[in-house]
Amino acid sequence: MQIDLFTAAPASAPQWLGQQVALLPGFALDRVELLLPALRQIVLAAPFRNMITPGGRTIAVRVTNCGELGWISDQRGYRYSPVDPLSGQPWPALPPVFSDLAQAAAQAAGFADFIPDACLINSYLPGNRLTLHQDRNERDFSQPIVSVSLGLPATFLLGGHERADRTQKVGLQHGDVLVWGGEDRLRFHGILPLKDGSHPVLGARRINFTLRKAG
Ligand code: MD6
Ligand code: FE
Repeated sequence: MQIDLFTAAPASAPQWLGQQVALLPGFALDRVELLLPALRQIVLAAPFRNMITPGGRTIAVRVTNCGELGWISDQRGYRYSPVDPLSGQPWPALPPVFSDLAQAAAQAAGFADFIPDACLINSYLPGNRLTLHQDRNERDFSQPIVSVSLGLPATFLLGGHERADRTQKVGLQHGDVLVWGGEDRLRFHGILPLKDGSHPVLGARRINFTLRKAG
């Protein structure tokens, strides 16, 4: 079978990695052609940048945001802000193709009526990793997070509720969507160092975006 990168591939059934963690393989593939131009517009207004942890370390993964609220980190802590600190302007609006995808993916994983107001966009180069962390800057932990992977494949580590809990490795490919929430919402997770490679559409990088209800 020949696979055309720019046409819809059938998205397979959800794979349940936890009670309320679902991997939706290829769920975003038929929207990639719309997602990428929207992403390009966002990055023109709010470029990818390195943020600083409250402890003063540079975060290797470069980030930007769109939506009413954007996740930021600096000496004062991790938080959501309606304003891009680089430009002093509001973050670019959440494109409908992002929010529609998020709502459809959340629905497919059993979370009805998910309306995101924040989208954190991560850009990884080979070698970049994301150490184990919990996502706890959002106000309402009953709302799920929808995470979309594009470009180079990555290995996601899904841990438990304690940092020391054992982790399972989950391969994330271009077009995959991960949805999690409910009892699994505060599990530790991270990304192993990105392997070198070149993706036919995005080149030597991985883009991940996570849609949330932050406010
Ligand atoms: C990433 N993702 O996939 C990093 N957080 O590059 C996350 O940190 C993440 O994928 C919360 C929920 C889903 C995620
Ligand atoms: Fe996270």
